[in-house]
Amino acid sequence: MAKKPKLTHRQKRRVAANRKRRIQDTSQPEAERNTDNLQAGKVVGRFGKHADVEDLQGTVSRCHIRRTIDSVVCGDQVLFQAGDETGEGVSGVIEIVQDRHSVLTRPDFYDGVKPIAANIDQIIIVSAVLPSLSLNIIDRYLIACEDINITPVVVLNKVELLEPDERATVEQQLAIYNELGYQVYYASCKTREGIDEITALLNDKVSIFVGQSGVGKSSLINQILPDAEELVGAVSNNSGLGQHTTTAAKLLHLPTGGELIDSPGVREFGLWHIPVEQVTRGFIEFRDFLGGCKFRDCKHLNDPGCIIRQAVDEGKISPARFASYHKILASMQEGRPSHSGQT
Ligand SMILES: Nc1nc2c(ncn2[C@@H]2O[C@H](COP(=O)(O)OP(=O)(O)OP(=O)(O)O)[C@@H](O)[C@H]2O)c(=O)[nH]1
Ligand SMILES: [Mg+2]
Ligand SMILES: [Zn+2]
Repeated sequence: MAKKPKLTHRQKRRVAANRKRRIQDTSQPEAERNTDNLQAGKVVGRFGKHADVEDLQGTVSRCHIRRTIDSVVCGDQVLFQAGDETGEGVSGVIEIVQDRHSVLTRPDFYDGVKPIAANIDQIIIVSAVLPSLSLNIIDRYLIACEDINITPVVVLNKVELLEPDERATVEQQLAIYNELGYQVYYASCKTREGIDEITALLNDKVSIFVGQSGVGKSSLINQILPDAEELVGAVSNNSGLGQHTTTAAKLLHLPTGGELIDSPGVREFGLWHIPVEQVTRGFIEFRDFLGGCKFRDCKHLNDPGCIIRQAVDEGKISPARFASYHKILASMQEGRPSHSGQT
């Protein structure tokens, strides 16, 4: 067996010096980074490879994003170099993204989990009667909100399209959300029903409008903030679906304080990025019963001794929500992209 060579004093000193240098080297980028000429700002728009950053005086610069930065989204607090000209062209650089107190994400089929917006306080889940009302999509967003502990508000838009009896049916369907403690608002951009109430909710908070394409997120924002001039697109006559009019998230200021973010609509809001246990907890009325089933791995379907199923039978849990839960679980099994990191 080869003998370990004995180092001379000089060699030992050299090794120690090299090691010290190596340790210093790895911390070099941080130490070298000159933060003197950086300003604080907030991301108010995100387009392709660039982002619009607003400084503390309200001037907006279009910025490149340092390659080392993981992601930049609307609502991010950043440190940036404003560059020479402001307004025209891409002249600034975002150097540092500050820690986020919250982030709403969604799974992208191709890109893995994508952040949508950061540092939000409230999520306005917009639905409509055209495209047709989907309680399942509302439930999906509620799960995402519960997962990140952000208060959701449910808005049903375009209610002027409903005949009185249709309206009564819809109100009955949505009553479950009131019963669960969520705020529900009925709105119309045509009659302005609900607009003042929704506007009042937004004071001094950072709120994001989310929901399917075509439900009227941008239209509502234009009602709340007439200067917003958000682009609005018709729902397709053929498919009855929205046409993805808003393509990038944008942060707008309210005159009363508070900010709102318009976000691009999605067709399906996947939940593959959220573990099944969190999806289950996302149905807040299940929480009282969790842990009470006979089997620890109870699927809450036809399993013997399922206390959730029993609660449904006893009228303590809404059958519609229970069905929605299983529809979501089934879709998570079917449509999960292979690289989502879940098994
Ligand atoms: N009847 C009726 N139509 C509305 C109302 N609000 C919005 N719309 C219409 O719904 C369509 C879609 O509105 P948008 O505001 O572009 O919808 P969006 O949710 O921003 O859609 P994306 O940007 O694609 O996600 C437009 O034709 C609007 O005029 C409403 O209260 N009543
Ligand atoms: Mg829009
Ligand atoms: Zn069970």
